[in-house]
Amino acid sequence: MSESWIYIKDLVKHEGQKVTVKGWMYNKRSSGKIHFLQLRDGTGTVQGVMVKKEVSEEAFEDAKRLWLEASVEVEGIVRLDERAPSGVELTVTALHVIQNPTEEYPLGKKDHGIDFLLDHRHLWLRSSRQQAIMKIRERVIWAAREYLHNEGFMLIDSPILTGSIGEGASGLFELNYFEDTKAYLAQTGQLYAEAAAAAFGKVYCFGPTFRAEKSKTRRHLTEFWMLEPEVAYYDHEKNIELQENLVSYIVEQVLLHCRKELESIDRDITKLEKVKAPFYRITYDKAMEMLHELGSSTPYGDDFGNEDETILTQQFDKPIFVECYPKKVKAFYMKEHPENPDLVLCDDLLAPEGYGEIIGGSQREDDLERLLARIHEEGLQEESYDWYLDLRKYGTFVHSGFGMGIERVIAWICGLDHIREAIPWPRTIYRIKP
Ligand code: NSS
Repeated sequence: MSESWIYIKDLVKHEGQKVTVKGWMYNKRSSGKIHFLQLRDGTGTVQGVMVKKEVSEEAFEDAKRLWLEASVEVEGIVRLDERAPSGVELTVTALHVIQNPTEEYPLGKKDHGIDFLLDHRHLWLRSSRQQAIMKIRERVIWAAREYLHNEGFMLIDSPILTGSIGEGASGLFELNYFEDTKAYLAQTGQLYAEAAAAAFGKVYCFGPTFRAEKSKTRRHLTEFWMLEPEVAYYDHEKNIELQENLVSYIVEQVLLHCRKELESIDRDITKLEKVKAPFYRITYDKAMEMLHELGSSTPYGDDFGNEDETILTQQFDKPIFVECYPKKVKAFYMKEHPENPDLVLCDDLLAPEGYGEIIGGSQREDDLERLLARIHEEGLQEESYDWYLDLRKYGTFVHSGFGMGIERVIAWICGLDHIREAIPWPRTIYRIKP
């Protein structure tokens, strides 16, 4: 085994040199005298051309017997090739088989059903499409954090085990803590981010969040990652501005760094190029009016259904803010609308092309009495929120924030049919493995 090797993405810098590549063989074509070995190592792919008379008899026979996904070390000379995706080809001089599987690789070329692919997620991640999506995922997260960091936000983590219900009692994963204490898996880090905003001003938390909703839609996971900025002294207007600037930056960065990946998964890039602030803004009332004209039967006063979000967002070419929902369909912590006590100062940001909600945000109720009244109305236990109420007792402050569902953003940017491809290890009602 060679101790030094070159990553496929760097091969272009080694034209004419003899190098070693370590990786896997994801495809092979052979004629009697020549093997074309398609190699990948996570940084790229390259074709290794092995000519019978240029290698040992043993190496040529070994290559003939290779199964898909064999792990290999290939030595060869780097030749420039403009047509190749990596810009180079390897003229193979030696082959060291690390492991040749003894069985056929389950994810061969056949068209597999989605359940089969999900059962084999641990192998499916090796496919070029899944790799492209995961690289875009990484860029989305990187860009979001970069934007917030540059804007002076501080990352402050929130706990996953919590005693305070963040988003409503339905949809909670409950577990036995110690000595008969109940704990929940966090639905949101927001309440903690609010406390942190009073300490540091501009903050965000980012981590996995959990919803035990029995939603079998293409938009719901039971475990998803949420980015939650929270800003002291920001009102509803400033909150909206932050959301559109953040989302515009993320899309811009994905276009800048992941164009190849977007093309490889057939995303219509022209649609993403339109995603620039300012976004559209409509009120909940206006959205309901539009939905009724489009044939929806959801009654005024209800939250939108998945189908509503689909038909509404098909009408737009940029993300749309829907603002000021009825209080009764939203969480207890949202600030009452100053002109209409039945509404709250909130927004959902809906992605276009039928994708629907990617962000939920609001100005927070900063009045102690009104907040207490809402906690009681929702049937929540006041004792669990004593610490949260302290934020209104000791220097209450206008503040706002939002939660962006990372997988929803990725599904939209990548143009995926279903959110489960946007996360490495999807968790849904029927899936906890692998
Ligand atoms: O429930 S949210 O609308 N809002 C909150 O949790 C607030 N506490 C966030 C905050 O203000 N700090 O969820 C926010 C986003 C929502 O817009 C979706 O993008 C995503 O979280 N979300 C989900 N993604 C995937 N699967 C499920 N089940 C899911 N639920 C929400």
